[in-house]
Amino acid sequence: MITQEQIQDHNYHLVAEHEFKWGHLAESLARQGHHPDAVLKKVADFQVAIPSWALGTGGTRFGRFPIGGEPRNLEEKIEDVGLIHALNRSSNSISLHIPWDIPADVQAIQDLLMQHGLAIDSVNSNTFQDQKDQAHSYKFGSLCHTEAAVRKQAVDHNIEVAQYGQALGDECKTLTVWLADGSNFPGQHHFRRAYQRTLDSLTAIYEALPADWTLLVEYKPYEPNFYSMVIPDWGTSYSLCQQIGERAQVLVDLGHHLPNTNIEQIVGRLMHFGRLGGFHFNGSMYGDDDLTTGSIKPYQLFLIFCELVQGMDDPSVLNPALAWMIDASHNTKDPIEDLLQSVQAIKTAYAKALLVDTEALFAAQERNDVQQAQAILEDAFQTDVRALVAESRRQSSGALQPIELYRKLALRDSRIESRGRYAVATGL
Ligand SMILES: [Mn+2]
Repeated sequence: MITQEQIQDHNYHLVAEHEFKWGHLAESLARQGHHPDAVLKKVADFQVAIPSWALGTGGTRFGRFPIGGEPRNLEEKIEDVGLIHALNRSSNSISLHIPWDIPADVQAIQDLLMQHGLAIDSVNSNTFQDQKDQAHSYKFGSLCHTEAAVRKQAVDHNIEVAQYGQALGDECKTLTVWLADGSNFPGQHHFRRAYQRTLDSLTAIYEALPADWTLLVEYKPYEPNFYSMVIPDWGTSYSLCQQIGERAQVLVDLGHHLPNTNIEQIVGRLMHFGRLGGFHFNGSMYGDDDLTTGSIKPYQLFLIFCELVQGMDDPSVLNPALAWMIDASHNTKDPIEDLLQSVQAIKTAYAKALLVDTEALFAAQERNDVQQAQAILEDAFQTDVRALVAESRRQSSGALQPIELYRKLALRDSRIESRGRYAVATGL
C-alpha cells in the first residue's frame, strides 16, 4: 500500500512549482469574477466509483494480454481501488459485479472497505453469460426470453444481486441492469413481445427491491446482438422507467451511442424529465471501445458536463442525485494508471463546466447571439485547469502527480511480485 508520508514527501518536492501555477490561475479566475475556492471544493467533492472489472486488463475478441499482478479476488480489487483513492482522493466507492465478486466473508469485506475509506455504491447483475451449473441458458435472451422459466431465473438473479449489495452496507442502494438481450437476424424477435416481456421482468425486479433502492436501466445500440437490441436507446430506457416506477432511472453510458450522437442533448432531456439516474464514463471512437474517458472527444465531455452542471444547479430540475462511475476495461494500459487518467479527465471537464458564465450564456441564447454563446463555452473549455484539479487533490491529502508517484514507487512491480505475473482478474 501507500502511506500518507510517501504522498507528502512526493508533494513536498513539487509544491513550489505547483503553488506558482495555482496562484496564477486562482488570481486570474478571481479577476474574471469566479470564486476559485468554491470551484475547488466542488471539484474535490466529486467522487467517481470504480467498477471492480476495470482493475484487470480487458480482453479483446481475439485475445487477452494480462499486465501481471492483477487482483485475483474481491479483497485485492478493494486494495487497488484503495490505492487509487489514496492517490487522487476521488474514488471512494466500488461498483460490484455479481457473480464475479460474490463475497466469501461479508464481515471481512466490510472491514477492508472501512480500512480503505471505501463503500460499495452499486451492484451490477450479469445475464449476458451463462454460469456453471445454471439451469437455463441466456443464449436467446434473459429478461425478454420467450420461456417463462428463463425469465424467472434472470429475475431471481437480479433480486439476489441486490441482496448481496444490501449485505455489504447501507451505502449500496443501486442495482444497475444492462441487458445483452436482442436479435442477430431479421425475424428472430417479435419486437413488441420482447419489449413487453422485458418490461414485465424489470417490474418484477423493481417490486422486489427495498423501498429506498434505485433501479438503473442502461441502453446500448448494438453488441453483442447486431440486428436489434431490446433496449437500444435512451427513449426505450425512458419509456420502461416511466412504466416501472419512480425509482427506475435511465443510465447513460458514454460508449453506448452510435458515432456522432449528441449525448449532451440526451443528458439535458433526461434531466428535464427527472429521469437521469446514473452515468458511466468512458471514451469511444467507433462504439463502446472502452477507451479512456476524454481521450478522444474532450470537448464533448465538457459539453456533457455543462448540461449536468446546469441541470444540477437549476432548482426547477427535479432530477435525483446521480450515480457516477467509470465503465471501461482496458487492454493496452496499466488499468490503475488508466483509471487515474480517466478521473483526471472527468474532473478537468467538470471544473471547466463550472467556469462557464451561465448567466451570460443564457442571455446570449435569448437574444440569439450565436457567436457569443459559442464563445462563452469555448472560453471556459480553453482554460487550463490542471493546477486547480491538482490543488483539489492536495487539499484532500492526495498526490499532486498521482501517476508519477505510482510509477516512482513501482507499485505494479510489487503487485506482480505478490500476486504473480499471470494473475488475471475476473471480468471480460
Ligand atoms: Mn456501462
